[in-house]
Amino acid sequence: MPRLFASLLLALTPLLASAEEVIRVYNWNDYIAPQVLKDFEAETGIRVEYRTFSTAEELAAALASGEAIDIAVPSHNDLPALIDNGSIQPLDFSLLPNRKHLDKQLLSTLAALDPSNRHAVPYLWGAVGLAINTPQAEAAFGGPLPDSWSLLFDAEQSARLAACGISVLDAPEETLTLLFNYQGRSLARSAPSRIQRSSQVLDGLRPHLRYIDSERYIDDLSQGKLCVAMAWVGDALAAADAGQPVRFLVPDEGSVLFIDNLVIPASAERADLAHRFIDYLMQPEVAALITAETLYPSGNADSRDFLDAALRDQPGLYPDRDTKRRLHALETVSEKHSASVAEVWARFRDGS
Ligand code: SPD
Repeated sequence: MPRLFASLLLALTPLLASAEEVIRVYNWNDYIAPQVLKDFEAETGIRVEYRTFSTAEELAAALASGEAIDIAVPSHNDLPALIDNGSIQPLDFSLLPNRKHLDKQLLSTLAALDPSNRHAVPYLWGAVGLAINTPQAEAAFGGPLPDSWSLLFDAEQSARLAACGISVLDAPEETLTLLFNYQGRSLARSAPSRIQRSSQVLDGLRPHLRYIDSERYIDDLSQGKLCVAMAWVGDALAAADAGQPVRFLVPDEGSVLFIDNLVIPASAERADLAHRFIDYLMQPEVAALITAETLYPSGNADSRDFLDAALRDQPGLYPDRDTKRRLHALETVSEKHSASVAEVWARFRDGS
């Protein structure tokens, strides 16, 4: 190699090395098809640094810390605070031609929290319910189970199930909303003193729980090590997919829905690449791959055309009309209530 060319190459090497494009993605655990990340990297040459969290609390802490994150995935109920405190940035729709595939109904629900859908793209959504390993749970319970949140919130019932393993999601707002709903009340319209008093019911449940965790239960359900778990739909369906006799139940009293969204934090270093990533995920074929892997309904309406018929019609994945009537989107907890919710939860989860 001529000497001049060799020394030029040597001088350029650090520049070439630093020219690698990287995007930092922070998502819920078990919430992507790994193949999609590989395909994105192969097609674009952009390397994905991918990390996961399992609670809304972890995501809130990461966003508040200002660490560089290019894509995050908050739930709909957390959007108003993230927009108000400037933690996430407006999207450039001209870089997102695949927005046309998004579910219009989800967009209209989100517009109430994020006017004109400026900051968030619906990614995956679903119901909160109970994952029940029927043979194990009925054996422990001593007969058929009620389709009710009483399995958790009635201490006499949870005591009967304790031996076969009960778990609760580390999700304070969802759990307290469901408890208040079970009691015929509304968390959003209750006084902070009433929220404090909900500790009494949780104290009755605590000794019967194996743990409060939003990640560990996925493997445990799939290995037959839990009989009743408060669950996000896809995590419950994954256990059935793994061959366990687990069904996903939306109890008679009803439940809440979540819509998880792709957003670009204010701390993003590569908002340009973040838009490319979001647009890539919004291709219907790609969104269908993600639903097939995670077993969560997609925010992409056109992705349904790319799902296997068996999956599209899988009971529980997309709620039927009757189940939909019993579901409502989780409400945003006001600042006035959030301190009480956090206190009750710390006592329940950490005993503090
Ligand atoms: N496996 C984790 C799936 C995350 C589901 N979304 C949770 C929303 C919480 N508000």
